[in-house]
Amino acid sequence: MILLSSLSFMGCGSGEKEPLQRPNIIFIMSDDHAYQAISAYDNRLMETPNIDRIAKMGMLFTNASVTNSICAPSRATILTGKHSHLNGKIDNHFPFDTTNITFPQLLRKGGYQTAMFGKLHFGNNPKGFDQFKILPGQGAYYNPDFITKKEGEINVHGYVTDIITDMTIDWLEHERQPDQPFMLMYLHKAPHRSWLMAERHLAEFTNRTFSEPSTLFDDYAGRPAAKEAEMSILKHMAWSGDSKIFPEVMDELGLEEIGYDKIRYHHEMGRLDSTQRQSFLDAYTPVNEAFKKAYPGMTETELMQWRYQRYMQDYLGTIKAVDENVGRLLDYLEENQLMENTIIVYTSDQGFYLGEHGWFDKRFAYDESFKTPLLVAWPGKVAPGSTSTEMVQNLDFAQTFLDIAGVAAPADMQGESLVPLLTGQTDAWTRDAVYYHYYEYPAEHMVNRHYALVSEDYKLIHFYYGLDYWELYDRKKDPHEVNNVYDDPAYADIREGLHLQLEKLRETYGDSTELSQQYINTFLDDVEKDGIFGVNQEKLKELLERRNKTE
Ligand code: SGN
Ligand code: CA
Repeated sequence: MILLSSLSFMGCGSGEKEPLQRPNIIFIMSDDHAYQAISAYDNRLMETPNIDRIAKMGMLFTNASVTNSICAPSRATILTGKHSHLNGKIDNHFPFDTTNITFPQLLRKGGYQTAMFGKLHFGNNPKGFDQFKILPGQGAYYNPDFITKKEGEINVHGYVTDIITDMTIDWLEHERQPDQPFMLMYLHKAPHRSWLMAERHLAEFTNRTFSEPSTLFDDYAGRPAAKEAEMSILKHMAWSGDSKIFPEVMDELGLEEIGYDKIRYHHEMGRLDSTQRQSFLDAYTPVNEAFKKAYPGMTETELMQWRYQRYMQDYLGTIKAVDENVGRLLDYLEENQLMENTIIVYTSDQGFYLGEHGWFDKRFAYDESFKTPLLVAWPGKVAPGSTSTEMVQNLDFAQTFLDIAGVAAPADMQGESLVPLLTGQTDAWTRDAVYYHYYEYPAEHMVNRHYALVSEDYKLIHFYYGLDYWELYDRKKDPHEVNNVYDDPAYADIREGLHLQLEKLRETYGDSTELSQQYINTFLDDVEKDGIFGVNQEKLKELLERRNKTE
């Protein structure tokens, strides 16, 4: 084991005190939690007093982002400290390559006790953990199954956010070794689609009204990839599966199924026990009754507004339970003297659209899905109530945690330790741009493959597969990213400079057109062989034909 001594783990004050153990690490991640829905960032939608406690105790990062805005790839980047093109987990489709070295494996070798609870979504089990209880795939909100390290597959009655927290606190209470530092990954399924909130929040949240984002009625002018995407709240959100319009009400109103609509609804309802089902019906029957009356007279604008409210009620309702449970964990840490020597990170696997551009879901390099919440508390090391505007990424977690533990990071990890930023040594931080690459296309939501350079002032994006063209945004002048100025002569010099910077960045990280093409070929080979569900089949056929012609 190699110990680096960049950090001191001695108790503060006199040398007589016992040396402290190396810090514990608690990594809290929710799935699809938009920063717009954390009051430490923005309190227009809801209050999250417990998640905010982490920012009050420590640092709020206002420019944290992901390298590839989708679930499993983000998790792979976090664990490996490598961009998707190198760790191989480019999308949710292909499995994670378990020969990758991950930071939990290194921490465990370096003397840490390790545990993971909640959503991983890899299709295989995590390596490097003394204990894990993970949801299979996406997992279920009610009465979920878990794959466990020690007890095989189990089913637990209750609400998933509460259960994952129970498991986490139970581990701290009964399995934690007091003479060893620990690294704990506490990973929520919420607020992932299809947004089933806990019974106790149904009455409150199904009756709330929320403010609309300014781009709810975006027309996507100058942005063909945005136009092609299938993630509109108005057109692509399922009636039953998402908006909780009962299947029989859909039939009565003549509403056509969107995607897996009724199947998904029946699947989820089928998991509820009779009490849970009654709570659900009590809350959503009035919603359905009101909709039945209003729908026939609604304009398209009114329908969009109604669907947006319905979406926000459920999405934010699931976050209410996350916030309460984060509070429960923080209270436990306080009551058990575990706060003093523990770094606590709260983040999401990516951001999410809460009606911006008329959307739900993620995937694009535009801010709401490219950026992700990041709040870090580390009492005694991070100044309480501080803020960092630096461009940090999920790529940086592995090296940060290894640095904190004094364990050497492999030379091929691609991030940077955040410890200097956390401890106020900002001069040591020189990054002025980050790299982004999204792959999953053709796929659900139909977001074209693209890579991008993002600097503080600009965003240069190349959509290269499906469609082939560039976008450029002036982040300061156009924070909502609705004006693609790539062809604007006023930006010609800036554009050329950014192209050079992007090429350099791709070289530094080892990404290339050849590698992208290989990933496309592997994907097409795979779907040609096995087919694929949930994808726009016409588009898929077109892409397969296009490839066969050029071969
Ligand atoms: C599911 C959802 C999608 C979502 C993907 C990926 N559809 O397929 O809306 O984009 O997961 O999400 S659903 O009808 O099954 O809910 S991710 O967070 O796992 O990447
Ligand atoms: Ca996700």
